[in-house]
Amino acid sequence: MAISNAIKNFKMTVNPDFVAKAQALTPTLIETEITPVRTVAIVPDGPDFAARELEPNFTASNPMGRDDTLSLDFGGHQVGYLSFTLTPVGSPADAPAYLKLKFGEVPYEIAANTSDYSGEVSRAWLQEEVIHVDVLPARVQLPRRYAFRYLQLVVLDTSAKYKVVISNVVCKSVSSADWSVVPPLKVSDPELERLDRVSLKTMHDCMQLVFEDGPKRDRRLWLGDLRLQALTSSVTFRSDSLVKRCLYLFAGLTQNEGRVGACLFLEPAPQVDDTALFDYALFFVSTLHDYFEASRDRETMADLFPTARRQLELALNEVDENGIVADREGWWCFLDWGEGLNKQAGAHAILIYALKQGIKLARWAGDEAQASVWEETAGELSQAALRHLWDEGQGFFVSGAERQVSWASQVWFALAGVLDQEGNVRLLERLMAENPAIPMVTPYMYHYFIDALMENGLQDQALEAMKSYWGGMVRAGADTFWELYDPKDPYASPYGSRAINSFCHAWSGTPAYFIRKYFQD
Ligand code: RAM
Repeated sequence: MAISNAIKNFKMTVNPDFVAKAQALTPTLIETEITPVRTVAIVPDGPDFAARELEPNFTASNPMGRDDTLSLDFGGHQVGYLSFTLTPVGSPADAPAYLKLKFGEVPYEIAANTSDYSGEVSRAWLQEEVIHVDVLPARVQLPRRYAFRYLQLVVLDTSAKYKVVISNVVCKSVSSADWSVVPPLKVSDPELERLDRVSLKTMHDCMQLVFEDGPKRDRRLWLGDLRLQALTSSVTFRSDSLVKRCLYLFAGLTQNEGRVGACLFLEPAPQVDDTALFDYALFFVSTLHDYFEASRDRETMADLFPTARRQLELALNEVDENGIVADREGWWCFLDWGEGLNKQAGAHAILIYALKQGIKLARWAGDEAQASVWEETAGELSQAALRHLWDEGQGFFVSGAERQVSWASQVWFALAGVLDQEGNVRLLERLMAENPAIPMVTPYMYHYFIDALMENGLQDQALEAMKSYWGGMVRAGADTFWELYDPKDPYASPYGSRAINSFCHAWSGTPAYFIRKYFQD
């Protein structure tokens, strides 16, 4: 799976005013000290691994020497900084204490043999350290931030003359999300209550100095993820100012031609990445649309509308002589991580979807002339889609030269509203009945499926799909939702190794959005 797409001759343009506005909105991190709740053994559990409680528990931990292992469960997912005390027992410490630490969001990461890691994403994301502690006793503080529930400490060596006792293990957990602002949930269905709780924890742990995609990996602001985080935040942690900060960062740090990047970094100084994704750039329009709808913040709209307009212009440049977004090689549009997924139809539908939001933005910004030009364009793009992408015989939208039928293409066309509501309903029902070969594999894409069902009045199906998909992760033991989940292949990874997957990934926290928006008692 291709995961890099550096644009040619990349050059960043900085708008210092926008960056200053973003920086003025830097949130404060709330710190909480968390200690482990039990000592565990990580054991095989069917095709997976599980944490089994051990006796005696941690408070009774023994002196440890060469190859002794201590595995701790912090009782829930944490994002933070680890410290512990190391006390020598026996003769004076005549050699350094030599330790290996492994952090796991799920037990599998502790069990995985990472020495033969050959995934596509950098192995530097695997959360493990080997450290020497020269002077004992010591309070050891690891400088890196980790995302984990389980911690395994292995004493690689002390010496024949002394052992160490590990005590007072603490995680200073950090997040900019404030639990106290979350409105109480009004549902009587315990399953929905559980989905909401896991969504909130996922959101909470990803809310740092920006909306991070995942606190383990990639720990950065991605536009597609931001769009879903902003929606969920609006009905949970209500962090409008964090959404605003992220929008200003994207608009203040653009790529060539004024394109917003797919993701950006904060350190050492704010910097847009050189990855461009067709759909993610358009989600700048969607995120601004949602933000303004919720906040009515005219100043931000006046600042950021030109950036939104530019994304639509750039995307419209990609339309070919048939009036369809041209298909391309490589990783040019995200949509989903499905193997072999052709992106053309989905990209075209997202362009129509974003254009419709752009029309509303133009009206809100008082630019009626722009709104009517885009209305005409949206009509033309829809007609072209019906002419070239709609396959009447199959009753599906097709994508690319091979005329591929995927879930993602149908979902995005249902959201783009190219057919009338009846047509959308028939399309979605056919999709569920016929189950075409190219499935959805991320909670991110599932979000848009649920959204399409809700937008077209298929509430029961939406509820059932949500309970079955996200409920599947809960039944598999998730206490935060995962980056990827394919019910047919729950241990899959698009990166060539499950150990590198992120198991607390914000784009999967949207059940809270649907539940709070549509399903409260
Ligand atoms: C991965 C991450 C991120 C996503 C991108 C496209 O690196 O999962 O969340 O937005 O892919």
